[in-house]
Amino acid sequence: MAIIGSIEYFKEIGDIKFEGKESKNPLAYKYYRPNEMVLGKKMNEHLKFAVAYWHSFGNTGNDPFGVGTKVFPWNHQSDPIQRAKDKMDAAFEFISKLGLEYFCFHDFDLIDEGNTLSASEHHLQSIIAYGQQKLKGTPIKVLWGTANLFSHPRYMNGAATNPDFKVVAYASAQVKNAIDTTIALEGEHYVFWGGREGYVSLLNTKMKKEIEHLAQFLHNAKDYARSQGFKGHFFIEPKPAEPSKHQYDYDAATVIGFLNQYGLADDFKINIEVNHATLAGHTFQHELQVAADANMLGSIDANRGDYQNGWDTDQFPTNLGEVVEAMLVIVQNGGIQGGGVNFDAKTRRNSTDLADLFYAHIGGIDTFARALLITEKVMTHTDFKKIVDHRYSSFDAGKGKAFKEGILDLLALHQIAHTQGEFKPTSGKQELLENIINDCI
Ligand code: XUL
Ligand code: CO
Repeated sequence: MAIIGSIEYFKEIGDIKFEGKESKNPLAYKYYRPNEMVLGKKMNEHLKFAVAYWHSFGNTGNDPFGVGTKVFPWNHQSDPIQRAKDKMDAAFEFISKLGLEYFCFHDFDLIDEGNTLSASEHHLQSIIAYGQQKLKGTPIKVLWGTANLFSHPRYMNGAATNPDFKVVAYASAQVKNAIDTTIALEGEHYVFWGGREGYVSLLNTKMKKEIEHLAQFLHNAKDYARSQGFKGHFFIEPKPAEPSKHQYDYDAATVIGFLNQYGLADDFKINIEVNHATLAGHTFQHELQVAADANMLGSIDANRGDYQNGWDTDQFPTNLGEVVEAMLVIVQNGGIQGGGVNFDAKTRRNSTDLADLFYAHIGGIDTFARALLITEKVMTHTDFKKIVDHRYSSFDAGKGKAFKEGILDLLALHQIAHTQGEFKPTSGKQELLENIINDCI
């Protein structure tokens, strides 16, 4: 049964149920069945879906060329505290009608920022108290919280990496409050996305100093959260640019190097966002693999970009082929560590019906669920894994194994090359693997 506040915001829409792939009902799941066992785990354990508060309940469709197009009925009250409560009622109704368990938020998605730090703290206290009541007795939980350290003009030169200490101190206070809010709402994890932690021009930037400040800032945040009993992971969400020209958390490999260099690797993992991966010139799968190989694949922000343009369009994920390749990486690497699949995606500016929010999430959820089922088939009913393993089998025994173990030096390898004679190159079999995947779709 849906959780409905004093007003029902999505009146026309009931609980979204699984009806199977033959169903013609656009408000039903065709593939997502939370309790279905797939590869030894329930579907909702593989895929902890989360709704993003900012896009779903805050983004009215404005862009650099025009004001918002969407009228949200939870936005009508002038009192910011009442408006925040209405928004939370709408969020809980929406999440529960979708049958999901998680949401993610920035501090000032939950409630407007105040005119002063104290006013902001008062706002947060009010919505925490309301949120604690709402969470009680529901299956709904917070996947992760974060602080918006990029919208306010004070952050135009960055937050943790701002050249002015006063801003760094203010950002620290904001992160302390956002951590407190996450803990009070029993959030599982905490995210850092550094939209303005980078530079606009290198001419006025001391990069080394800024990156060292970022590391110190993250140490402080982590130490504070741990001192308050927070047991979750901290995630860094890489993105190469936008809004900064260059962002320090460029991609997964850059972030892994940074975390290792500054002693943060034990507490931090990575939140991979699809459209950030493609902006960095990588595929989503590539970024997942890099994070997984470092044992740092913590969470996912699910969306997709547009192949014809170079900005963050944050569309809902519907490209089945791309998501299957991603699920193959995730499943073969033992899953996502602790986090989930947060729909950091927005409906288009001209998708102005409240029902569009449902269609968007249902589509994204079913795309991931279907990709998981296809992955199961690829892994259990085909030679996919065998073919890839065979490609590396020369290292499983004999001289290949000895090389891997460091037993053969360069002279020994020189000798082997002389004595092994002519050999036939081994096919990579890419087309066969692509066909195997398509056969399972
Ligand atoms: C921006 C982005 C953010 C983070 C959280 O591109 O992805 O919404 O996910 O700050
Ligand atoms: Co994101």
